[in-house]
Order: sequence, then structure tokens, then C-alpha cells
Amino acid sequence: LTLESQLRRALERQEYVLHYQPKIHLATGQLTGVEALIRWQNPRTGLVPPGDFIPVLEETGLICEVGRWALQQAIADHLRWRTMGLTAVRIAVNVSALQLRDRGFIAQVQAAVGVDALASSGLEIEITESLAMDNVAASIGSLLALRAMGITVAIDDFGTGFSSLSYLAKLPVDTLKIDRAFVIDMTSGAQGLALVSTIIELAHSLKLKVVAEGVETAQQQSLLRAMGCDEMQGYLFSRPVPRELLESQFLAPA
Ligand code: G
Ligand code: G
Ligand code: MN
Ligand code: NA
Repeated sequence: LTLESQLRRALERQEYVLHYQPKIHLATGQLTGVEALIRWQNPRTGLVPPGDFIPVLEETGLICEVGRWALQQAIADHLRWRTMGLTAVRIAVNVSALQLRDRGFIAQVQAAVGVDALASSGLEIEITESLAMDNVAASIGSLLALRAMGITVAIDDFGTGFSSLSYLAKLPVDTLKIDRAFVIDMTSGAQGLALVSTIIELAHSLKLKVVAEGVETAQQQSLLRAMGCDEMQGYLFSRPVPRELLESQFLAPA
């Protein structure tokens, strides 16, 4: 069986799962949201990390169907948390270039959030910087449609895509996520620190929230806090965890 047909069958057999990684408000330490990250629970070999199959989903176009599943699952989990009276958090879902360009995408999102206004106001879509800049005119239409539904938009892996600043200012987005490569370099010299500081100032001057990815050390955390970064995400606080663990460890009854 080819990997492609295994991945197709995995969707039918409901073998994909979402893990969730907390996002923390740096000033208060409070949990503000979670990022949904897909995994494949292969019944023969165990949990498959996304690096081993997301590229194949992308190449084959299967990412559109699997991505739709991820969006629906994340919204269902969000509703579950609200129904259970758990801590209110935002939920972020990654959307790939193929999905965003898919003509049915906005209708899919509309159908997934349904008439549940709280679902859309609790939802963030993460798109990679290269995707957003790739075809700015085409992205703007989709991003505006998402925001009209009350959904916020984050630019993921920011700093790796050489964005033109004039495009960035025009994009209807709410959040910049600093790529973890910059967080790593932050402690390896003055230049690395200056870069992160500059990204934070840029984000704030554009009235965007800024989130640091891949925070692994207390030193990185305190530097980011001192520089006014809004939120962080990374192994220092938590790895991505299964839903049950997120609920028991991080989402206390409100
Ligand atoms: O934990 P991590 O190894 O989860 O994720 C690896 C990569 O897979 C990340 O770049 C992430 O953006 C991507 N990814 C994880 N879940 C999804 C998803 O639901 N959709 C898309 N398009 N990409 C995802
Ligand atoms: O969507 P995105 O490309 O940002 O996906 C986030 C990726 O980063 C996932 O693969 C996730 O597991 C990974 N990740 C999250 N926090 C950390 C961290 O602190 N260190 C490292 N090395 N990877 C992280
Ligand atoms: Mn992401
Ligand atoms: Na990222």
C-alpha cells in the first residue's frame, strides 16, 4: 500500500488525532489559547509525527480533506470545553496554502462554525508567512472573509519568509508568531536579541499581537517578557498533548 493510500484510509478509519499545545500570556502566566497539531495514530506503528506525513498530504492534495477534518474536530473540542465549563481558551488551527486557495474553503469554515458565534470568536487560523505573501491579492479576500466571521488570523513562522513590510501592513491579520529559529538565536549573541526585539516592535507598531514559538528555556522566557512579547508557546511550558491531558492538566473547571 502506498503512503498516499494509507493516509487516505487513515481519514476513513478516523486515525488522525489532534494534540494541543498551550499558549501562555507572558505578563501573567495565564493560558490564553491552544494550537491544534495533527498526528496520525497508525494502528501498526504507533503515533506518526506530522513531518512524516504532512508533506505527502500536501503533495497529494489530501491536506484539503484532512485539514477540513482538523478544523471540524478543533471546533467540536472547543464546544466540548465550553459545555463542560472549562477555562475559556482560543483554539488555533493551521491552514495550508492549498486549503486557503481551495474555492470551497470559506464555505467549509462557515459550515464548521455554523451558527455558533462563540466558536468563530474563539477560533484562530494560522497561515505561514510564505503562504500569505505568495499571492497577496488572493489571500486578502479569504482573510477578510474569515475576519468577517469573527475569526482571527495569525501569521505563522514569521521571519522566515522575507515579507515585504508594505504587504505585511496591508494584510488583514491579528497576530505574528515569531519562528522558533529566531528564539533559538536570541541567546547566541546581541544580533539575535536585536532581531527578536525588532520583530516585536514591528508587530506592535502594526497593532498586532506577537507570540514567540519554540520557547524552551527560562532565560528565553524572561528575555521575551522584558521585550514586551505578548505570548509564548514551547516545550518550557508544555509540549503538544492529547486532548484528555490538556483538559485534566490545563483546563480546570471555570
Ligand atoms: O508538532 P509539530 O511536529 O506538530 O508540527 C509539524 C508541522 O505540521 C508544523 O509545521 C505544523 O504547522 C504542521 N501541522 C500540524 N497540524 C497541521 C494541520 O492540521 N494542518 C496543516 N496544514 N499543518 C499542520
Ligand atoms: O505550525 P508550526 O510550524 O509552528 O508547528 C509548530 C511545531 O513546533 C510543531 O512541530 C511543534 O511540535 C513544534 N514545537 C512546539 N514547541 C516547541 C519547542 O519548544 N521546541 C521545539 N523544538 N519544537 C517545538
Ligand atoms: Mn502553527
Ligand atoms: Na511555526
